[in-house]
Amino acid sequence: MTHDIHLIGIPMDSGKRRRGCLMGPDAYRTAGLAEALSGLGHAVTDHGNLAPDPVEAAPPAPHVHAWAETIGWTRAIRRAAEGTAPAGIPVFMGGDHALSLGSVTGMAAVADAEGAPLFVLWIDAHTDFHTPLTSDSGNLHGTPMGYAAGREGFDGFPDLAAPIPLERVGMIGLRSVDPPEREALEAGQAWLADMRAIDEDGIRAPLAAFLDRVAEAGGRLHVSLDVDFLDPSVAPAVGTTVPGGGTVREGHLIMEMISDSGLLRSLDLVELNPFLDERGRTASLMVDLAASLFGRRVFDRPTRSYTGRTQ
Ligand code: Z70
Ligand code: MN
Ligand code: MN
Ligand code: MN
Repeated sequence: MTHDIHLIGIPMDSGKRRRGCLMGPDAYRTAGLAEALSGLGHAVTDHGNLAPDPVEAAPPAPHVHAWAETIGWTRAIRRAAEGTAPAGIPVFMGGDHALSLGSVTGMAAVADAEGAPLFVLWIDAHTDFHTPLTSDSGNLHGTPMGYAAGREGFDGFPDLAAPIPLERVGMIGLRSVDPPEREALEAGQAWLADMRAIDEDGIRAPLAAFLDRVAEAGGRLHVSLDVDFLDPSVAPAVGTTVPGGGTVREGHLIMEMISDSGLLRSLDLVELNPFLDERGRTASLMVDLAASLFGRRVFDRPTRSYTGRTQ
């Protein structure tokens, strides 16, 4: 199946203090993202880079970093999501993970209008489930799932068209979760696969169960891929390295299963910091993972594939 894919560059660096993610969109372009996807038969449009709306607002607490700028980005990204999604699959090229404040809530509004529930698969070492008030760091890249799920403390951000209940959230790769995030998540019914679950059960069976949940609900899937899901030994271009991460093979298997499921609605590629990369290897790996998500296979006739039901 071929898609109309819309690349949206988001040179956003306001979600944390360490700089460099603003170079991400050009690193994906340099690594050949558009060419890789069009080579698979898709129609690819690169919409260039967004800029944040000008916003003046005071942060809810003094340690919260770049509050007004992040609101400005969120508005612009949400508009871009709602503007491009009717024509195909938006790919949000970050930029840090705060861009999901706009992409996830924008896609939730789109799905709501389309009459299909939006599910989110968060592929990350972190849950990013803080509110601005529970975050010790004050870094808003740690909050997008909290905002999208309708947690409090985001006054000044756009109102949510459709908050995403935790039953529609899956998270995989988790290995760095702060106590307030854990407490709030344990109160809900999110599907959670931490690194221990992956070590014990692998990727296939747990992820198949989540994808079944999406399919049975008639849902569509937003995928948010944080570079730090991957182990820093294979993906060094990231500010917050957490050891013990996913392998290249696990990353590809996740992408291939989602691709086989036919459920993909939209994609975030986030937290790539090209300033920290080694000869572009992390950017190239992210492009390869995106290619697997959009149908690249070793063999055309699959040796094994996700069939749409847990076995
Ligand atoms: C921590 C915080 C985070 C991404 C780091 C880390 C959050 N929980 N998110 N890298 N993508 O500061 O809130
Ligand atoms: Mn399509
Ligand atoms: Mn993240
Ligand atoms: Mn992370």
